[in-house]
Amino acid sequence: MAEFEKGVVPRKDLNGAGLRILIVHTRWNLSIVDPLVKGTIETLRSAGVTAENILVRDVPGAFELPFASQQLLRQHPDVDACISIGVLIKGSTMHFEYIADSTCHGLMRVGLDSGKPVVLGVLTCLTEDQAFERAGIGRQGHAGHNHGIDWAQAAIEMALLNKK
Ligand code: RBF
Repeated sequence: MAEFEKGVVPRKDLNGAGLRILIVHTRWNLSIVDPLVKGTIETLRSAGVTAENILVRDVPGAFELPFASQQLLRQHPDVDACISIGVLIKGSTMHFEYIADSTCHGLMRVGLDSGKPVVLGVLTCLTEDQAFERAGIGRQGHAGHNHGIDWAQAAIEMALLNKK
């Protein structure tokens, strides 16, 4: 039996040439958000999205992502897909649960309401180590996997689907 491989199987030969992609990222937990944004941009570029066609904007925290994504999509009607990136790490209060829930619901709503694909680039981690590993910069010999790669591929795939 084939070995189970966790995660998404990307479509082969994704071609992002001509696509315009918006990245909105938080400044909360920036040392983890930064490599995620870098991984996203590198993957977009290697799939043919030009540097001029990648628009990057930032917001304070994850809770701001839905509103900012909505407004930036409205301000830039030529954008084909939005990738909203943030990192939530569970603390000792209920903030994590409320922000995670409303951010994810909000981003889904922005996509459905705008008719433009919005990719959920929000990590909701129980520990800092989980967050580092999901940004590909894990500690103690576990580099992990940069989820920005998957988000870039999802954005291109959904943008192309939306153009059909
Ligand atoms: N924003 C994040 O992007 N990630 C977090 O882990 C995070 N944790 C927060 C914890 C607390 C206790 C508070 C008050 C805010 C946190 N925020 C976090 C910021 C939040 O998303 C938002 O920017 C602010 O609440 C302002 O609306």
